[in-house]
Amino acid sequence: MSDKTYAPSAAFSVAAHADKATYEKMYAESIADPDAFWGEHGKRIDWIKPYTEVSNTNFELGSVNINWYADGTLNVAANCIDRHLATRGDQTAIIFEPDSPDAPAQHITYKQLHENVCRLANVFKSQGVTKGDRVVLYMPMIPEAAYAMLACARIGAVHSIVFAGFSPDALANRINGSAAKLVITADEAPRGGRNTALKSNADAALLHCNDKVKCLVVKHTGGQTTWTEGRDIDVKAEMATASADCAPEEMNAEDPLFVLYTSGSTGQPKGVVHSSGGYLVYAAMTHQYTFDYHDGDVFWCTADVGWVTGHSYIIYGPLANGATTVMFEGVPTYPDAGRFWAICEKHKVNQFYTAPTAIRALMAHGNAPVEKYDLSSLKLLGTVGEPINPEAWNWYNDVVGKGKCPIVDTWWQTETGGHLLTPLPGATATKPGSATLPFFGIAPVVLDATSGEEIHETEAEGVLCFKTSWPGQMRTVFGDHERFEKTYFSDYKGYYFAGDGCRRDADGYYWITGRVDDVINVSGHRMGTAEVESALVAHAHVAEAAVVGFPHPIKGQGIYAYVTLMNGIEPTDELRKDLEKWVRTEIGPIAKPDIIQWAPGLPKTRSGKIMRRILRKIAEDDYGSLGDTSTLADPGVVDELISTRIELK
Ligand code: 6R9
Repeated sequence: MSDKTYAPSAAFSVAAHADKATYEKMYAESIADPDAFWGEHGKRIDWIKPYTEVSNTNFELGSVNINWYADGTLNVAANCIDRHLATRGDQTAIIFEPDSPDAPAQHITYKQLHENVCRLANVFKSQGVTKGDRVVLYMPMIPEAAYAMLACARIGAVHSIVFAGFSPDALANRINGSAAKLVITADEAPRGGRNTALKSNADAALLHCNDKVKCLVVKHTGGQTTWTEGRDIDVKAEMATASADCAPEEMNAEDPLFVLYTSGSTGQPKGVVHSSGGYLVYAAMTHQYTFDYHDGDVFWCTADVGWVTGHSYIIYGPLANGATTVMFEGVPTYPDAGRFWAICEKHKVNQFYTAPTAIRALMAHGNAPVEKYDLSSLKLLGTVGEPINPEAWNWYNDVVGKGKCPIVDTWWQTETGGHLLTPLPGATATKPGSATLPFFGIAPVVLDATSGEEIHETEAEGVLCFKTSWPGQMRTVFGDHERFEKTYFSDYKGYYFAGDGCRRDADGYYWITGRVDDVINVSGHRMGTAEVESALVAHAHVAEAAVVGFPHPIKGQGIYAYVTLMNGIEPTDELRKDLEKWVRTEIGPIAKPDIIQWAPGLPKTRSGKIMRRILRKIAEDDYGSLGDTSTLADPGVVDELISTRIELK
């Protein structure tokens, strides 16, 4: 890991919402008196009935309870739309960029957003959806997905989005798991020039659901779809005749806004439940401060609304702040590896937020696709989802940001609702690979993994936990509060346990070392798989790498590395030796991989997370128990890796 620091420029700091002194002052206040701090910042959104109580939270196993603004009432959709109408009704709320670069972009103003959301809310109501009911979204990245989320919020229904890449089985489980009344989908989802038959998937899923579940269909591509009379409803046709008026429902701050199942990289998915009031305050505040969002800026988060990042930073955070937010239907490499940058140029994007996996994929195509475009509108770059290796960080910084855009490496989770560890771009000197410091009101601690004792020294290594609550924290696991307590509060009593390992350096900066189950122990030395991966990826010929532990007769665990080479590089024994040597010199002999297997592709979830559980099983020669592979983006990758697996000599 690199320890080079990049301080914000004086010009950026002066214009930013928070410079270093402001961050330090506000942070100290937020920790000294959280209720005073969040009582004040809760006012950033509009309340129907103002709260008199700020927090009421308890992390003790057996009585875990998280409440914020509990006696306040509000409507989330009114906060994201109605309250902006007087001042910015004609401002673009959403820029929709279709999959095909030849199709026209759509600019949807706050007024138009209001009208569409009200119409769809009335369609939901006419189908019998009422306050507290669940609605499942299985949608492409199109404006109707945003309308559907906000229409639910408007009438007090709870949305549960299932990423459009998931299979019919997964969809059926989610519909049944939340006893949803209705699913909304589209005929087809175009991505990368290919259409996925979403409605056919929904048909297959609905075979396993209650007959009463209605299916609302957005005719998006006009592609052929079968139609079940009485169950299927043409949304656009219904919206055209529905009333454009729909009064927002008065909701309690603690009423659930949405359920979102966490990605399938560990065990059975859990339905993470988020609140209305606290969640919105936290999403909006992090969006403003982390990205230093100012009125008039164009903000683009490349995530899909099927993931929490899309919820908080495409829809709720930006719209609560009256922002212009970009929604992109396609993929980074279609029609070519310059698409992201073409869109940044076209819509004059000011803040750009993506994932390290996308950065590495684009990096493998070289600098030319970036340099073709005018990226002078960019003011800030962000990353999320996994530790970013310094090599990718530097490329992002130099080639995309031209050395003038601060990079915010944001650490958070579906469970946290918004950023917990992140630089504030006008305040924090960044270090490539570090998520740096806590956001306001966040109290991270590093615990010794075995003893569970808090490590008070500044320099520390252990598991990442949080001592106190914040407004955006998940409230429960849908239908299973006991599982909520057991998953997050039982390993380390009295703390929220995030499941990640971390190191805190002498400056108090946090470095995420990956999920705790990804930490391997080689001859008694604990090592983050991310660290070895980062070293491998720093080699000029390596595009991507995944490292897992495997049982080793002498060392306890050995290091098994799966390596994807850059386009056009031949895998040779010489290169293998070169990589071993490379890692030895980058980190030390202890980190030298015992096995390097060439991997044309890595098994990933559809959100782009490497499925290490599967890689561990392959490394352990234990294919019989590969577990659930239904969330893999490309199951063929696994067979390929099994057939080319390497034995320890
Ligand atoms: C937002 C999101 C959460 C897990 C988390 C951690 C990893 C996310 C990270 C990061 C290092 C970052 N993670 N951001 N690791 N640096 N900046 O990704 O939510 O899908 O629930 O994943 O992702 O391991 O625990 P989610």
